[in-house]
This record gives sequence, structure tokens and C-alpha cells, in this order.
Amino acid sequence: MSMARFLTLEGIEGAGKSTVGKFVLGWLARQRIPGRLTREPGGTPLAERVRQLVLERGSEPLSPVAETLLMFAARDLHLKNLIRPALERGEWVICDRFTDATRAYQGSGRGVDAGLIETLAGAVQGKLEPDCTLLLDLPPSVGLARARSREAGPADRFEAETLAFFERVRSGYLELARRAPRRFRVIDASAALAAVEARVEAILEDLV
Ligand code: T5A
Repeated sequence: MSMARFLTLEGIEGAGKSTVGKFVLGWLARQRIPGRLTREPGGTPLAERVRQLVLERGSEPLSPVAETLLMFAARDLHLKNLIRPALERGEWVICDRFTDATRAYQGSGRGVDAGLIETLAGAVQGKLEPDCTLLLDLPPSVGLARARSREAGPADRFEAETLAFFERVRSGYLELARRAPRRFRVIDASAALAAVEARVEAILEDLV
């Protein structure tokens, strides 16, 4: 049996994370490797309630620090109640967004202090880091157009942000990848889906 792996999917809105997450799960099933697809913020019943709080566009403003604390509150629940138990059972965990999203969105996007983010990451994760992070990279104009063409309802708090905000988030992600080249795999997500999946498959074969 292959060793449990913790794989995270990152990128801006509409990059194709959910699509690639399902592809990874199908690929693992074909190899008879137990896998679990989950997402952040969310993944457990309580963490999904936190997700609603941070995504809804309510009348009361949510400060960047409050947003950061809520992301880590949800992450702590998710780690304790889903991610760590699944890894301990020997399952692969594929997580649609994790702490790099906080670094990119709250850190680079909103300007939250990187020291605060790393302190919270240390308290919540301890030594646990993803084994591999697939960064689906594409211009925000392309990603937002994809996300908006698919959605029926109103934009959530993040989708309503400016293009400049998503440019900062994208640059933040690329900087994280430059600083941790062994963990990150940067994938050109503006390519056709078949090309993206072929690249993901090659990475998975390498990981197994
Ligand atoms: N957030 C989250 C933070 O600010 N901090 C944090 O710490 C965390 C964890 C979560 C929001 O929370 C923020 C970031 C987010 O704004 P979400 O719903 O989980 O929101 O994330 P979104 O990025 O909004 O999810 P999306 O569903 O919009 O994007 P995906 O999953 O990247 O894209 P996907 O797979 O749904 O694809 C979008 C469309 O494009 C098509 C798909 O078929 C679909 O229609 N598509 C392609 N089309 C052409 N070519 C390709 N290669 C394609 N790949 C997909």
C-alpha cells in the first residue's frame, strides 16, 4: 500500500481546483489508493458553518484580521476532525485550498501581517505541511470569467473583489512557490483541461 499523502490545490477563483480535485480522486481510485477530497474553509459540519460566515456578503464589515482568525478556526476543526484522522488511516487527503490560501488572500491580498499568519499556522498545524501543493496558475481575468460564467447566484465576498486584489493574490501564490520549490508544482491552468490533467497525472505518478 502507498503511504498516505497530503495534497493541496491552490489558485485564484476559477483556476480549476474543484475540477482537478475530482480528477485526482478518480485517478487514485483507479490505482486502488484510498483518497478523500475535502475543501477549505469547510470540510466538517462546524467548519462549513464558518465558511458561510466568511463567504456571505452581510451588512457588518469583516476585518482582515477577523477573516484570518475565522480561516484558522475552520482549519483547526478540519485538521482535528477530518484531515489528521484520514491521514492516520492511510488515506490520501486532497484539500481544495489550505494555509497557502491564507498567505495569498489574507496576507498578499489584504495585507495581514505575515508573522501573525505564521504564528497561527504553527499553532494549528504544528509540523504538518502538505506533501505537495498544485498551484493552478492563470491570469485573474481568465479565472474570474470562468467562475462567473458557471455561477447562477450572486458573487460571494471574495468573488466581488477587484482585479487588482486577485493580481496581488496571484503574485503572492507565485512568490510562495518560488520560496518552496520542492513542495509546489506550478501548472499553467489557462491551458486546455486535457493538458492540465496530463500534467497532474505525471505529478501523481511521481508522488506514488
Ligand atoms: N479563502 C479560502 C481565503 O481567503 N483564505 C483561506 O485561507 C481559504 C481557505 C473559497 C474562498 O475563500 C477564500 C478564497 C475563495 O475566494 P471556493 O468556492 O472554495 O471559495 O473557491 P473558488 O476559487 O471560488 O472556487 P471556484 O469553484 O470558483 O474555482 P475552482 O474550483 O478553481 O474552479 P472549478 O474547477 O470550479 O472551475 C471553474 C470553471 O472552469 C472550468 C470548469 O469546468 C468550471 O466551469 N474549467 C476549465 N475550463 C477550461 N479550461 C480548463 N483548464 C478548465 N478548468 C476548469
